[in-house]
Amino acid sequence: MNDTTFTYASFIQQLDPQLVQQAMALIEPAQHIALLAHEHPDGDCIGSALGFAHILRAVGKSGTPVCVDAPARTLSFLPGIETLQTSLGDEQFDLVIALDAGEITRFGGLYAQHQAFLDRVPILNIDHHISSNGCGIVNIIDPLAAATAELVTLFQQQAGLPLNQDAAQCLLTGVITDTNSFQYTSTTPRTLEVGAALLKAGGLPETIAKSIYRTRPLQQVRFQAAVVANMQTSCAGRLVWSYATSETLQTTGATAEMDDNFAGMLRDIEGVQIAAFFKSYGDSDTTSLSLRCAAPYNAAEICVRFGGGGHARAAGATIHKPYQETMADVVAVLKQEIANKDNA
Ligand SMILES: [Mn+2]
Repeated sequence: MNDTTFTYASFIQQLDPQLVQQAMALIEPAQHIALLAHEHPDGDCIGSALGFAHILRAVGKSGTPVCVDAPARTLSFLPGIETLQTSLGDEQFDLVIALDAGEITRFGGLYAQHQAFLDRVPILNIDHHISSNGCGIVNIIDPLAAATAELVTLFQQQAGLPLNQDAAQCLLTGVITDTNSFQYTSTTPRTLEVGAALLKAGGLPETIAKSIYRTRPLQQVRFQAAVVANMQTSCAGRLVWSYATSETLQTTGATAEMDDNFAGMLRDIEGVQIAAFFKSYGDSDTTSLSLRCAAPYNAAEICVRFGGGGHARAAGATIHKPYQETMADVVAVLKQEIANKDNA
């Protein structure tokens, strides 16, 4: 313990103390620890891996964050991002901490490259997905946590590990990105208590929000404008759809990953109950559909009919047809869906 440790004895729901003890029994004897973030990384898995690495370094261990894919440019402000590796190198680790996914295959190419090693090394798994089975010999899995970074912070607090400013900044980024700035219903009083602990340790929400939410490239804004221009509505504004193609990228100068939740943007238009966004980049015979539905419409049910899936409110599908044809097929189904419910 040092003076940067803050202990919140009042945390509403503590982690199971026995699990914390079992996890510490893995960490204490380990010297070289790899911290895995899942493939197609987000702010939570990267923030958790970097944050945990800072915590371990503060107690004299070597913590190596690893992710097979490069994180978004918006995360480049994170302290320690330059220490992120894309492979497990020579596999000289005596413990692996797998973060924000409960299946080892979710770490993507890392598992393919280092399968024998990952099958034998002790793994501590920390995750908050309801579907997680746990891929460790110790699994701290709590679907009530809004972010894996919330669980890492709770673990740090309960284990009495130090929390310096760099660790706090990384973990706060995980919590902020997974809750969309504490807006999602996954946010609990405990999430805010964790946020308080992270701010107390020096986390700077302004720096995080500026980098993640308020630094949009001009091309991305032009891309969004093109998607708005391509928008069509039907059913008195209850149904809305739009699309983007390789040509849209070309004319706006944008790149595919600048597609920043366009389906959600369409859904947020007043009166919209079903929003569909179609995109076809590269292969013009393949179109991806992102669907957002308000009750009583079920996005997953609709997407399953097109070979996709997801959740009731948000789902998707990949359809092997050009975008005009896909859009005509899907929009016809969506109009029928609204007509059926109206007549029910
Ligand atoms: Mn997460």
